[in-house]
Amino acid sequence: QTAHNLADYRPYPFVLTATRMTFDLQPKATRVRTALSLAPREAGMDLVLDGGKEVELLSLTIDGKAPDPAHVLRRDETLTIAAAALPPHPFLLETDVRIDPSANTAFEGLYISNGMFCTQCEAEGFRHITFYPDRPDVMATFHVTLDSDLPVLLSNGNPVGQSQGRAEWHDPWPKPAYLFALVAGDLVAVSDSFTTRSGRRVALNVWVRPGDQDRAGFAMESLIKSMKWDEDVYGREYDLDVFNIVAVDDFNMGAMENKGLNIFNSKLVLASPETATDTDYERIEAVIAHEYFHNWTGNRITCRDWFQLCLKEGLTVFRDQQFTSDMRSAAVKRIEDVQALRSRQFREDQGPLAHPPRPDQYEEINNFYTATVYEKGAEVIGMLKRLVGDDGYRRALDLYFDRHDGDAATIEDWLKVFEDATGRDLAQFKRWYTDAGTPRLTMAEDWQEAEAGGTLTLAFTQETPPTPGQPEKLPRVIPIAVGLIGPNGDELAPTQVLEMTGASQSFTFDRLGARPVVSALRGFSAPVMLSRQLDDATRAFLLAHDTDPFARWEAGRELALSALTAASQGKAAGGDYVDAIGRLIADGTADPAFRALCLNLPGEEEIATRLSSGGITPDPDAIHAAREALARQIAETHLDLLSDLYDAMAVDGPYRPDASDAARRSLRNAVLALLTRIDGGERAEILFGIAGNMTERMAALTALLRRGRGQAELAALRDQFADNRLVMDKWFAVQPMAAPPAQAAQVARSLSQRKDFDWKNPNRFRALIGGLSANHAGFHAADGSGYDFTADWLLRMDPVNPQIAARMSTAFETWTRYDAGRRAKALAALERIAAAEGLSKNTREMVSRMIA
Ligand code: BAL
Ligand code: ZN
Repeated sequence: QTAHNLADYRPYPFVLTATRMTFDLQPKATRVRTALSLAPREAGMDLVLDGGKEVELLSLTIDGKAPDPAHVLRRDETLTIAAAALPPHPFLLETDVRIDPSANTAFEGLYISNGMFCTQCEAEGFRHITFYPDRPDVMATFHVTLDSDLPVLLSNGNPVGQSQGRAEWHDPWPKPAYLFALVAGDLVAVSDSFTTRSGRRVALNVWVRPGDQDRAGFAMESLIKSMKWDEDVYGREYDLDVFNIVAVDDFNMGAMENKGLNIFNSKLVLASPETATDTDYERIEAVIAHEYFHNWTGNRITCRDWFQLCLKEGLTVFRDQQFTSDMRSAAVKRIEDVQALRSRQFREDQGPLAHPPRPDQYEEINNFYTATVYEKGAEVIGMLKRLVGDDGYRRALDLYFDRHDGDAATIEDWLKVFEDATGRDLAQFKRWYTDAGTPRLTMAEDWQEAEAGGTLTLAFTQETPPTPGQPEKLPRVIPIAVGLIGPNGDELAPTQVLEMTGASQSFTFDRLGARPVVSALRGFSAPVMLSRQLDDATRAFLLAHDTDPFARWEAGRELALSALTAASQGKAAGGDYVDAIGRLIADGTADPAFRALCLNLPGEEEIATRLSSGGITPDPDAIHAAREALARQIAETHLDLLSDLYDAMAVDGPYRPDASDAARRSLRNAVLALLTRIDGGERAEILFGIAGNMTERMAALTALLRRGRGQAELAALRDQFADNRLVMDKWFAVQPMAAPPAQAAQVARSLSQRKDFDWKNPNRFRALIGGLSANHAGFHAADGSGYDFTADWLLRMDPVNPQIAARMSTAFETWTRYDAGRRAKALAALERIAAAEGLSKNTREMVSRMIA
């Protein structure tokens, strides 16, 4: 294996200014003619181009002449032209190659999805199309000609010529190859336009298959909102005459920000009330925004190398989170983001796959599109903003866009604009980018009474456990947002940000009338695990009185986790939480979405993470039983309140995906999940039968499946939607996910034998394999059935689509935290994968890190 090291970075020895390409698009034998305008930066350098082994070189010329074949060396992944064959001045390198898109099942480079040509080039897909310096710091203008009989022919930039069977596109903005895209297919557009604030009229199209137009309107609305928001909030305007989005069924990622031609997984474009849930709608809005925002943070300013991936991804996630907060409820969005961070990134940070937001080594970059790079990358920016303030952040971002427009930049460049714009020294802060692991923050309180008023001292210590390759950790800068609440529930001191820089540090508050209750880490001001001695009564007090919505929710969460971790270890618990949740249910003034978030119990995975970070081996069956028992206890204790709330939260009128209706449905569905535990499924069956929207039908179906019911509903859904891939993905996912744990692997196995388990489609594969791993006690079944089933399918997928196999292998990333019996079975499954002949480098890297 060859590791890539950040320290080895060297600029490319040639300057590439312009790329011209002509594609003759044929399913089995596409011809690609490429002309590169190159100039040497220094004398005597060989020209090394990337090119996958399936790219067949038909001809190569330099300034129109074929070089001596002795000067051209083809290796598996490269094509080298010796310095002796290159002129010392600018020259034109032309290649003619043949590729077979129909054989491309890995969906990297140019491939065919249901008859449509489509590309995915990030991170290193372009080298499967032609020979090229496929690295993000080599940027060129592109002029692309597409020849095909297919009616719609798209590429990046602006259209500059269209005739029968041919389309020409020119992209004037120099870009790296990973932002190249083309699409050719039988597509129809939902069209609109947007006029930028400086008056450029931009044609907008969302391209879908004929028949899907009525499900593309929400994506278009989201795009228009995103364009306006980026102008209003960041002062960023769009810079081409056209912006195209294309929905494609076979796609490894969620979506891709190719310049002017975003390509989307169809599940993140197509939505109708009957087929998509509220969560789908929110996600579509966020991902459309995310890809659009990349036009500045990623495209106009790209990354120098792939180690800097979080430069564009962390920032763009941060921006899409801000957008959703502005479009919907900021409080709810923050809680949702923290939940996602904890369930995916904290989990990653605690296990063998832990890495810093900016790693300094990788073997396969596709394995680093992770929660750490994306979500923790966004958290780090949130901390920076908290430390420098809103004005400082705006000045730094303006400077970033001014200084680096057109650049391939680094994390150092990014931090430097903050230093220059605000005068801060960020040397210590940089550890957030270079160090892996989640700091453990401990807070202790000391209260001293005095005549002039009491003094409260908050003493913090921080420690980050070792992570692979990083045994020692130095203290980080941690912004800790704190507020003080008086005994009567009034806020005594509004939120202030304490800046911790040492391994231990104290902060005092004096002249306080009475001992306050401390509301700590408000807004989740830093991605740390906070531990503090707090009794359940004080947590219940914070749940009732905290003015910071995140801290309020967190108090309830801690109450629930304390009950659940105790119960899963056979200790009695739960009373305080059940009482507190009763008060919250009855509080008609609280936002329904907030109440829903509080009513949804922590997931089994989260309970396991909590136990294991406290040094306790989690027992998946005991956790499942404890969670079920607590849910049942809540339902029984508050039956009347919950029944009334269920009725009160019914939404009248036609379905609307907005935040306020979605909030009512989310609360109602949370209540339904509790009531279904004791009402025999009556409400869920009725709701499934009468609901006109997928949000309520999926909630009802999930609640029924968890009780071992729901077979008639499953059949009804399949009969109605057998031809709708996205609904059938849900159908495949929900069954193993909601199955009673002892049956989960068997449910998944029998579904995998169905003819419509079209496993080469990434969404379908993720639905079934990911559905099982989302069932914590089912995946970790003591008999190893979950591990075996998953390993079988990873092995089957690996030769077909290594990227998907490697990503899904993260189901195993927590295996070391379980008991010896489970560990032995998980290790056997991982070793079976590792031993497979011809295993891809993607999956090999993942598995070897997990069993290292
Ligand atoms: N750049 C890959 C897809 C995304 O993060 O937008
Ligand atoms: Zn992105």
